[in-house]
Amino acid sequence: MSSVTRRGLVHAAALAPAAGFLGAPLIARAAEFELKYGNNLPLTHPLNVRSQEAADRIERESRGRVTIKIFPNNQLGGDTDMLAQVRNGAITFFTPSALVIATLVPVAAINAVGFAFSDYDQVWKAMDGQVGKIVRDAIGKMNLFAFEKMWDNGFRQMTTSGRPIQSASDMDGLKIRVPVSPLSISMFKGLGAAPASLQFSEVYSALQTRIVDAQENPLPIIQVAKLYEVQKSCALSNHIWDGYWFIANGRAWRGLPADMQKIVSDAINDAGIAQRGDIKKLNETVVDDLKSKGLSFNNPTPDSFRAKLREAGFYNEWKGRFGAEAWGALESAVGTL
Ligand code: X2X
Repeated sequence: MSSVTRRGLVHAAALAPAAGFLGAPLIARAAEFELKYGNNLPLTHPLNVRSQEAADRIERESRGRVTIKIFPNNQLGGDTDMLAQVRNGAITFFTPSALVIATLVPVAAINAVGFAFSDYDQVWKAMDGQVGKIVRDAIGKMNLFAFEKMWDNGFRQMTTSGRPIQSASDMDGLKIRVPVSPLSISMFKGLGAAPASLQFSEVYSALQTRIVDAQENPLPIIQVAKLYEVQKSCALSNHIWDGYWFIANGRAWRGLPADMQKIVSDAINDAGIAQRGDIKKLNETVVDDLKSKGLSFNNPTPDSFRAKLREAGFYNEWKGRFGAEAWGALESAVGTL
């Protein structure tokens, strides 16, 4: 069916009741709160699967008063566009990675300090505890609302189209794509690489056309965005732990009655916890799956990377930028950095 025909049909269907055709009443009444949510990930990522579950639950529990329409996969533009849209109210919800919202709320990048977290116990202790609270409060000051439970992106790993990264010296001059994130640029420069900030919507084609030779992302993203098609090897570096903040436009959020706010936040926070479980499960199988798709893996030790970052003054610089309170909260979850 051509798109013209399809649009014609939809148009006719929409006009019929409005014109009083057969005198039938409108079948579905518009919801009182029709909210939009945009994100940067393919539909198959657990973030989208669980968001859709939350949206269904919210529609059910609110008896149709609140509906959430999801626009996945950068349909509404890249991260920078969606961040502008959630600020001006064009969309109500957005899930920026901590790296991305840090362009607006600098302290939000605190969880992405290189090699800070060694495991998920430390991650959730920090993000469900004091570190997360400091970041949510800072997000709140920008007329945005951050839901309590952060969603998991994962530990970021480095992939290249050329030879594997075995130690920090392999980073020299490497053209690597990083998110639009000051901390990522600083970290990869500190490691001696030549980082370039690109929106996620452009990563696949930038790798395919060799604008960059490398990128870094958690394995589930490498899987769902099919980055293995345009990369050869993956170093399991675990260099950054990254998560998504589920945020809402402040005015739209305050415009919801308290009982609706509770329905929405319960559903979204529960979905976030379930999504963390999905990523944990995926992590058990994703390496084998990516191997079967042709990606090769190696396990560099973090020592040479950490030493190079220390030498470059990376930790001192970011300790100063984040400030004593946030840095102290991070260290109380992970130990002295
Ligand atoms: O852009 C990326 O690399 C991604 C998908 O991990 C983020 O959202 C930061």
